[in-house]
Amino acid sequence: MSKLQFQPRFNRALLSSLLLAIGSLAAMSAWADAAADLPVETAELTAPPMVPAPIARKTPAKVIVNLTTEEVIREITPGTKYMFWTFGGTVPGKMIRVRQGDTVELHLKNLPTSKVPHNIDLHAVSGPGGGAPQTLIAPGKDATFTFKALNPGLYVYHCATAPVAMHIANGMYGMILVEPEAGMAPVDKEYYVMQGDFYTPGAFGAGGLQPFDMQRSIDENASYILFNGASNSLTGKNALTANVGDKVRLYFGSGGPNVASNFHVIGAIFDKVYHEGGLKYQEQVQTTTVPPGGSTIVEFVPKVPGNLTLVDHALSRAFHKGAIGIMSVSGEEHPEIYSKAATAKAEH
Ligand SMILES: [Cu+2]
Repeated sequence: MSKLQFQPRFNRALLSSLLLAIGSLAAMSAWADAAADLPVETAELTAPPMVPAPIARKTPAKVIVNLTTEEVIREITPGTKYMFWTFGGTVPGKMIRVRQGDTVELHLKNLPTSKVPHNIDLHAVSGPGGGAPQTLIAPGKDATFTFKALNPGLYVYHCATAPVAMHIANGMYGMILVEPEAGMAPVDKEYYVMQGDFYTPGAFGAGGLQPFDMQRSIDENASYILFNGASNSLTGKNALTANVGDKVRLYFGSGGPNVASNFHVIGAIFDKVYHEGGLKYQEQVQTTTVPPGGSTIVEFVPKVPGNLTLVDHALSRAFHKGAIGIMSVSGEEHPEIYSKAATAKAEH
């Protein structure tokens, strides 16, 4: 091939690469400009079981999310403590709520009291690592990254610092709800619940301050399987509440790291299950499976007063490892739907 023949081809290739580069730079800068024009707001973050208020906006915004990573000692069950690693001090981490099309500027700060580095991978992000590479920070440091919430749905976020399963097993997961552009149907009560599996050398309720047990985690032999990070997070004074006739929506996720949930509410039938946290729903469901790193949205209406019981219907987990919660329902009896008294047959 002569130089004369080769040269124009080379130039064409170079030119098209340059044009591509300029094009993608222009696209990036157009996106940055568009994001710069958006109204700016700071996200309301809520501790479980509470849920941020529905998004009233009908147009996109730039939403600032300020999250911390914190290592906190707290009871995992009465009498037994555990060093949890958390987003925002709670298990699961603070819940985030944005709208499809929003540009999210996520600020992560690893508190100076932390012993190890942390980061965040949000499943709502379209991009390698979901934010983890940009946010890997030592104790006392902070980092920021930006993403566009392209896809509506209920997404898990978690720490992705090695050993990842250990960071998750210590409680480093939470959820971000990306509302569809049209918004979500209003309901009377919304709650935020996540299941997680925990690994300690001592058996359930062994007492003292229990450390993380790496071998039990590798063996997937959980000592605790819990809703919201403690055996009593949704029982007694911490029970969820609702009234007869309320439309109830639960944002339910599984942090794992290893165990899928078989989510069931004893005494209720799910009218709708947005399985896997997506937009389509199934109707009339008793139990729904939620994989680690996955979610579901369930809706139901309590019909009579009393206690509904949230469980993982792999019931050893509910009755021996802690995966149990209560929703206390108030209101009028409806014996035509459910008669509480047993009807005794008269003896003569
Ligand atoms: Cu971490």
